[in-house]
Amino acid sequence: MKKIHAFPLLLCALVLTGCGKKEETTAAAPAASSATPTAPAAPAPAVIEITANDSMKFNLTRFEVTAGQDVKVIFTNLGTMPKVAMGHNLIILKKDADVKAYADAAVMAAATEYAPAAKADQVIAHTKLLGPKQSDEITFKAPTEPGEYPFLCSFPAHFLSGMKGVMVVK
Ligand SMILES: [Cu+2]
Repeated sequence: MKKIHAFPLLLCALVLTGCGKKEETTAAAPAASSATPTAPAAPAPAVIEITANDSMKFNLTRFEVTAGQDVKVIFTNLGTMPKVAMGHNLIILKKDADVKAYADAAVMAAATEYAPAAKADQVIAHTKLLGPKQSDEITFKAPTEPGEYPFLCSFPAHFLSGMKGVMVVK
C-alpha cells in the first residue's frame, strides 16, 4: 500500500518543484505530521506461521512479539495421520502458568479437545485441535509484560515428546 501511495506523492513533489520551493514545503508538511502519530500507537501486527507434523514437532519453538502488539498466529498441521491418533493444537499460556500441570490436566479433557475448562484462566490464546492438512488462525494482543510465555500442543503425550516452546514478549 505504501509504495502505491508514494508514487503520486512523488509526482506532486516534482510538479511543485517547478512552481517554487514555498509550495513544496507546505504541501509536504501535512503528510509528515499525519504519519507520525500512527507509528508509535499501533505497531504493525505480528504474523507468525507455525506448523506441526506426524513426528510430533513444531517447526519453531520460539517466536518474538512486542508488548501490546496485535498478533496473528497461523497454525497448520502438515501431517497425514488421523486426528484421533495425531491431532495437534497450539495453546499459549500465561507467563507463570505451570505447563506440565496444564498438559497433565489436558489428558483428561478429550471432550473439549484437550483444552481443560478448569485451566482456561491460564490460557492467552489457543487454536482448535487440527486433523491432517487442517489450519487455524488465532488473533490476540501480546501481553504488556515482557517475558517468556510457554506454548504447547496439549494432545496426550505430545508435550512430553517435545511439542512445546516459548513466545518471547519484548
Ligand atoms: Cu501435537
